[in-house]
Amino acid sequence: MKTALVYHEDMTAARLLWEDPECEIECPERLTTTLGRLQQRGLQQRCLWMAAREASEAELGLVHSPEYLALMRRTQALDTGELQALSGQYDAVYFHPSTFHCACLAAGAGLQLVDAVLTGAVHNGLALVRPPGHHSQRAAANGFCVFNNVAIAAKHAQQKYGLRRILIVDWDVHHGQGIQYIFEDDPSVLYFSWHRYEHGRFWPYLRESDADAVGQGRGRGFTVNLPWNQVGMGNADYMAAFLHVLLPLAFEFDPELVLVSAGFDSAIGDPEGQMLATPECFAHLTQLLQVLAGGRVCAMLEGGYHLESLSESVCMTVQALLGDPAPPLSGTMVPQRSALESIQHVRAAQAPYWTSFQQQGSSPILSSSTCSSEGRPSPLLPGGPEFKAAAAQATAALRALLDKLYCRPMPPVRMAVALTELDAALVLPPDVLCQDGSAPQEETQAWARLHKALAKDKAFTTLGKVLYLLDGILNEQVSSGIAATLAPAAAAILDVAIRYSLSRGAQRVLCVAVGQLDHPLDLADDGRNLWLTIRGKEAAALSMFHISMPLPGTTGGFLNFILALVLPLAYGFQPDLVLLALGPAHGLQDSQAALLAALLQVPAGGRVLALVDEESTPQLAGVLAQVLQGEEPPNLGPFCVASPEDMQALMHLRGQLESQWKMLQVAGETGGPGSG
Ligand code: Q9C
Ligand code: ZN
Repeated sequence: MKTALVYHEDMTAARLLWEDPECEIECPERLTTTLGRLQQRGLQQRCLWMAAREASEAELGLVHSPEYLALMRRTQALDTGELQALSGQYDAVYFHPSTFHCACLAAGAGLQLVDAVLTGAVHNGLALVRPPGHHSQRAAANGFCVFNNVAIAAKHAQQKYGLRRILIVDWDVHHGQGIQYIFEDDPSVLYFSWHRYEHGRFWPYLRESDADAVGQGRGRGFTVNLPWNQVGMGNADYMAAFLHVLLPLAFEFDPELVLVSAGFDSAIGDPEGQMLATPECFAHLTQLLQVLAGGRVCAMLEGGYHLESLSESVCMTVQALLGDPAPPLSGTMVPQRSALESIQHVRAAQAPYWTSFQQQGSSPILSSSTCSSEGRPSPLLPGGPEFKAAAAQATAALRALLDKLYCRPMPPVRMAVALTELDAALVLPPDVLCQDGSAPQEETQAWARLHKALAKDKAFTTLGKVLYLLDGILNEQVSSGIAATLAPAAAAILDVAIRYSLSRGAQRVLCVAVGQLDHPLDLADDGRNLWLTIRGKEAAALSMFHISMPLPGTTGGFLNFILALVLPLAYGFQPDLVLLALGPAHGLQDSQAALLAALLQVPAGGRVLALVDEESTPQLAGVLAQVLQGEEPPNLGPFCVASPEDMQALMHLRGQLESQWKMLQVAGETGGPGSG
């Protein structure tokens, strides 16, 4: 089994024994509701179930002081009055006689998960735990956190497995200052956190939560803070943060393991976060992380206090870990100005340490951020009537959204192949469906009339197979597919594939053509097809929907193009289907092609049809089959800085397109010549 789910019922024992409005949200129902929903959706059954064990004294000692551990152990014997008094010594913490046992299980669950992933028993997993961990410090409980579960897991991975690069992604809405303090001078742990900050006016009110806190000593550049200065951040803002901040750094860092401080108080409806990201956003975040570290992703629950939002978001995360395609993101993909300001600031603060941010220059624009919030939601006072109304509204909105999400069935087949010459030599993953099917003869004939090149025997046969595959994808029988095309007819087949898809109900088709494949001359520029050519040295936007970019010469250049251009365009366009065509002399390495296919699946809900040239190697088809099947792409190899020419082309295209495709923005609008 691919995905571990680590849990223990005992972790539901701790609860608040006195009146405290600040702490009451951290309740046992957070776990029981979430687990119930995982069962209801059939997700728990698909995971490898692991019963959490307690972390040992020595394991807790990887992070915490002996005195603190002794004190926490003694809480087991305290009466309610004493527990309340001790709780008062810390900020936003409550103790229960079972807290120590729960906290040992929470830390132990993280250790088991890391062991399961690093021994290869599973690919990835989620530890469903409480109390949470990321606020906890060497000798202090804080913000409902007793032991720092994720930090302990990271130290364990370093010590027991000798890992030298661990990425921690903290998508909880609060700053995990505990993790930051523990690793601030350690360059082997890259800590990324986004958090509600409001210019320092949100808990925990720390100066060091701002973007200019980058780490200490040798650890400078390995703490990355992205403070949100307004509430109401949504899917577009979170995606922009991943595409323009986290992922460029993560690829440059090249982690061996990804730990996620998976708090869902950053999701819609949460009383703490007051953000707007919908549950499927977490499937997207998870899938994007899975292209790192060979897919070794360990998520551990942190916050999340709106039970409905929490449990749906956890389901989405688990589904993504299991390899299911993500539902399309809801809402318009336009990041907010305040989010772009934050993104720009963190990129500027990190530029001295990461080449990915140096080359793109510091964008002009954006006066230092003011506290104005024209037209933006303002935070609600906790406990007030508006606050309760907002939570109820979120619940209703969630229901409607979920009804839509789940009425779309998951295709029974993850991937199908229609190959010709390649099949024999190809090593395909076991449960791949090899299609013999073909579209009906007359139908194929009708479409073949569009191009002379399609009349010939072999091209005609291929066209029939491609149409059949497309039909399977558009009818939601199959998620993704691979077909082999032969050189003289490839462009014609691609042209027909676009027209066929649009005639069969696809609203928007994204076509990524790599190598010698020309844009069909009379293809309508009506916004239903977005065409990207990747080839040679071309960098030109002929229209908003017809863009050529050069084939980058280095891994760094390649990553920049994918993260800064291809994915933002794909997220802005929101395609129903992606056609990824690798024409003759496409020039991509197998690992690059695999990464491209893996990443394009995320915005496309898994619906990618790869058309590979018949002359391609069986290795290429094999690796594409793997990622389209939901497996992790291979490593790109050593990171190599992008060439100045590639960066210039990227900046040029962004300058031309960012006023129309807002997901390209890494700062407020430039409004310079060429835009608009
Ligand atoms: N309304 C976690 O999410 N209260 N801890 C802040 C601001 C403390 C959150 C008060 C929140 C602690 C793991
Ligand atoms: Zn939180």
